Amino acid sequence: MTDLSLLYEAILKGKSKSAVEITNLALADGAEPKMLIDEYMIKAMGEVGRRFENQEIFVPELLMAGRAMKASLNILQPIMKSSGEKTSIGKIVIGTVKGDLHDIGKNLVASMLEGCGFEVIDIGIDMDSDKFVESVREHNADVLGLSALLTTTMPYMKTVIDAFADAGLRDKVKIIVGGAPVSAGFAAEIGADGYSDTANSAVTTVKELLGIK
Ligand code: B12
Repeated sequence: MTDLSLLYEAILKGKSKSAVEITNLALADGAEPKMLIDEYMIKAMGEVGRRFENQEIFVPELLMAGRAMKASLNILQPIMKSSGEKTSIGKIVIGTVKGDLHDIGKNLVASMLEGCGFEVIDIGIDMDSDKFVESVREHNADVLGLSALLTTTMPYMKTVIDAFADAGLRDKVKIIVGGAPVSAGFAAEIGADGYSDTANSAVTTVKELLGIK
């Protein structure tokens, strides 16, 4: 039997190749995909988030862990989908707002959310309000995440939120905002539903907004 703690370790250490190998071995042993995700992979990402917040690891390690998580999920999700198992606990569209090309933080937030069981549709950088509205509508997303790293692009977050009101979708989607210059006060001012300053706390915020324990 495969030692499944190795899957936890592979994700924690950001070793995509090992994560894929162990995932395949575990499946060959008859392991349930959902059990692998819940008992080992999500726990590993939780530990990654904790270490990042405590500055025990840094951005490269966080990105590598996210990649390893994604690599295993790419194997498991099609199997779960074909067996009709619920593969996600909520859908999130995320992107960096118009005029802003910074995406490292957004990618971390996306990986962490994905690692914690959400389906994440990352629409990229430099996105205008129409793209956000279109994407949330197309995917019927529960949450929209907006990222901005520049004081000059931050105000565009309000433009996006207003566009949702204009499209009659504001009460259909929770909107969270983040990025180094963004604060809880600014989030409240522009009418966002939530704000987080780290990838880990973004997961907590999203769960709270969706009433997930
Ligand atoms: C890397 C970087 C770049 C890279 C971006 C590469 C990339 N692919 O992202 C490049 C070189 C392209 C770049 C370009 C520019 N940059 Co720059 N950049 C940075 C730098 C050094 C690091 C940003 C970063 O990745 N941090 C690490 C991540 C992990 O942190 P984070 O982004 O804050 O994300 C965390 C949280 O904020 C939060 N979060 C982030 N997004 C979201 C979203 C949601 C929904 C939630 C809930 C949470 C959340 O969670 C994340 C994880 O913990 C910062 C300085 C700094 N220390 O912030 C300057 C900085 C942001 N850049 C700056 C500037 C000025 C520019 C340029 C204008 C420079 C120029 N003259 O060309 C251009 C602008 C380009 C553009 N149009 O966007 C300034 C902004 C100043 C200001 N007040 O607006 C900064 C602060 C540097 C400085 N001190 O002057 N930059």
